[in-house]
Amino acid sequence: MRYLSAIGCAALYGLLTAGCNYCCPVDAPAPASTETTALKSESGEAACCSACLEVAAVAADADKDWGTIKGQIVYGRDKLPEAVELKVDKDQQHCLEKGKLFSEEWVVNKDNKGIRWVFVWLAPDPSAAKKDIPIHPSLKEIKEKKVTIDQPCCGFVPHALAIREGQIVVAKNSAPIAHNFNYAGHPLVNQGKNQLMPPKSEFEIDNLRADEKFPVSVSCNIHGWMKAYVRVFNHPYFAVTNEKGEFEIKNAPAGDWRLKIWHDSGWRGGAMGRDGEKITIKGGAATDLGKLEMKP
Ligand SMILES: [Cu+2]
Repeated sequence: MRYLSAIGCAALYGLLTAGCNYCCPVDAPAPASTETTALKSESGEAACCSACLEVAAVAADADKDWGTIKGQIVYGRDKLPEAVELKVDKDQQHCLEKGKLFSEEWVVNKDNKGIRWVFVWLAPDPSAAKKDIPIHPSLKEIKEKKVTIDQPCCGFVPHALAIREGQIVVAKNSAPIAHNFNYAGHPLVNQGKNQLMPPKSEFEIDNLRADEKFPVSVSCNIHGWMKAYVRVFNHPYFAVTNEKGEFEIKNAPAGDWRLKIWHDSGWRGGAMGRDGEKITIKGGAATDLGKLEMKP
């Protein structure tokens, strides 16, 4: 008996869903029939192993309902854009103390053309009867209640923030100078407000609602170059690309969906992109969409 012990078996009955792999690894191949017979011959443990294998089978089946979708957003023109230096005409001493400031609209990786700060998310087909996306059991609960946007050096950090409805955005000013946090989405969904933020202050925004169409834009009236975007979703299947332009969305429902891609400059593919593009997520696997171009 390689996997089962009497103790593990007893524990198994109490922990069928959580603890099965202690004695019968879910990833282990199903034993050959001869081995099963051998297992059964050890009295007291046969039922346990049988239950264990059943749970493993159910888990394997369940895995087929979920998959990973990933890819890379890349700059779609040959010549990479030059970094655009921002005109810092106020509070220069503080704003420039760590060096020049640059626009974050097009942050393109020189080595692989990956674009940073691109929102990528799943959506149902516009013609689908059901508008809700099934949510994996492990993602039903929002684990990270609060997420922060700071203004440490005359720029918002992060520049692009994706959250789930129910999460609280902590607007923070860790700087020694005053800023504004002026945020607004669609007036009927996320009306927003303009909050003056003294040095070393913060406040919480707990009423942002999901809006597929419109981002919440964030600016500072004191420093006109400061810009950020927040997008709010009613599901957990979203990502913001990293410095290589990569994104990965895990535990997504297998099947046919739309993938929506939006950036400071607008939708991938222009206005037509607002409905997203058709994708198929394979169950129990990672679907790599490869390189997806965006052009200014
Ligand atoms: Cu400011």
